Amino acid sequence: MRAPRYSHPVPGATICLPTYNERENLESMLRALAPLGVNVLVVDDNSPDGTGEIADRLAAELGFVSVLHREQKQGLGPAYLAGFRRALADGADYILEMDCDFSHKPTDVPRLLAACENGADLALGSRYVPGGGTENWGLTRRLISVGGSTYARALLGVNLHDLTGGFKCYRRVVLERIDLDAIHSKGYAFQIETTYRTVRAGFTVVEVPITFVDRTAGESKMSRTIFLEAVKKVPALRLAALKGEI
Ligand SMILES: Nc1nc2c(ncn2[C@@H]2O[C@H](COP(=O)(O)OP(=O)(O)OP(=O)(O)O)[C@@H](O)[C@H]2O)c(=O)[nH]1
Ligand SMILES: [Mg+2]
Repeated sequence: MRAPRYSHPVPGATICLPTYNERENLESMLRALAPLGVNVLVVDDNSPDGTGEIADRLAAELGFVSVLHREQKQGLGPAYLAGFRRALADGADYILEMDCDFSHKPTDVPRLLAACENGADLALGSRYVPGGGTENWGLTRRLISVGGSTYARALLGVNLHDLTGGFKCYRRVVLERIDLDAIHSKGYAFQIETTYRTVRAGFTVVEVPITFVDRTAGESKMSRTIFLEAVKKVPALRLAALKGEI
């Protein structure tokens, strides 16, 4: 395990941690990430529950934490794009995506980083490869998730099994190369689109098995709109690829 780094901006790994009403999870998440030696950039969309103030307090205490405050909730995609741009500007070599609800285990972060250090350009935390899975999800959530990845995999023709997951590690060159300005997806579509653009750009994508645990604190922001956005975005991405636009 790497030694913690306590000043920033620091080259190395930066986890972009988007938050919206994660008051109950943020402090324990940051403390769980502390031993990993990574930088954490909290991207808060002015959460009404005060998550942004908690983030500021913890950033003052923990040198590896910084905070990007945004004015209003605009969805996961725009929050990540803002985080990616900040992390790139700060010189990060590896940029990670991770939820702040403990669905993604902090102890899995080194495995994603190791996959990139060993040659992957993008490492996907994957529930749908041998060794991966989900815990505490009901049948409906499982069906939606497996169905979503199967649908995207079939239409896009990519040999990847978890296209909607949000636990990912990019080598910085990927985010420098793909056209971030062209990405407007907000929810699961954002995860599908970023991975598809990475594949189309010729980068190596590997899947690292993870167990995804349903959140026990705070509320899910998953919605029908987010689901439908993904359903429509997948054929649009395929079409764009056929036209040579991506
Ligand atoms: N900054 C920001 N963060 C968001 C937004 N929507 C969701 N998030 C955060 O993104 C992460 C994932 O969101 P979740 O609500 O857990 O969505 P999910 O993991 O797709 O769905 P569940 O499995 O039901 O929890 C969490 O850390 C949220 O707080 C948003 O609009 N802006
Ligand atoms: Mg979640």
